[in-house]
Amino acid sequence: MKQIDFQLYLITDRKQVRNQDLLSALDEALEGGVRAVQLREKDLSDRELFELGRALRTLTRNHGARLFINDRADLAVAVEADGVHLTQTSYSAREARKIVGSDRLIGVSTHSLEQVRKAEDDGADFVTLGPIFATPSKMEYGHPLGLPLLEKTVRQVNVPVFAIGGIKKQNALSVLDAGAHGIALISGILATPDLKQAAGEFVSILHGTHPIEDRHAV
Ligand code: TZP
Repeated sequence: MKQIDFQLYLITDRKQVRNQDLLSALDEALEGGVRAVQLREKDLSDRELFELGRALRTLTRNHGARLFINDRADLAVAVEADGVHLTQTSYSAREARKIVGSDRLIGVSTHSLEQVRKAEDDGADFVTLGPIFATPSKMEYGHPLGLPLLEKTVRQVNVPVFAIGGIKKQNALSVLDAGAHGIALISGILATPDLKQAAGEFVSILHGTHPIEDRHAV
């Protein structure tokens, strides 16, 4: 199994960015220490996605960060991304591997232990599992799974698990305590007024250097 050398995984949603365009927002987040970005803009045309993906490839490369493309193994190859991030409606990781090759990483979005097991069997390099906590767009992502299910899942699999859904500074440590390899998030960084600072705070929480008054307050 490949080493997953990042713990903070930022997923894009340009509609949540305040007062600037997506690329300059991501530049700030990368400045703050984000080392993995997933391009996830489901309403863009192929051409727009390709152009944004190429620009983001340059930006992430300049920051030594990894780039993933949501759902589209073909585009991941075309923009020279580090990998593809599949959903439950994508083809399987086994099929995607034929497109992206053995060196690129494959992430899979999962919502249950069974889905994590399937992704692992299919050769995924990591998964996101969620929503762990309530998210603003509850309708889209379903009921929160909660920390006990996260803990139970990571104990039963070997694939690295990123907790996703409602991850904020106040609850980031609780998912690591439950055994998550890392955290994946959108609004906790993208919807904040100072992305560099928000990213930097998550980095120091992950490195154990951020003072948290009550680490179990979620
Ligand atoms: N998958 C499960 S929850 C979620 C996704 C993409 C949304 C995460 O957004 P936020 O703002 O970090 O809760």
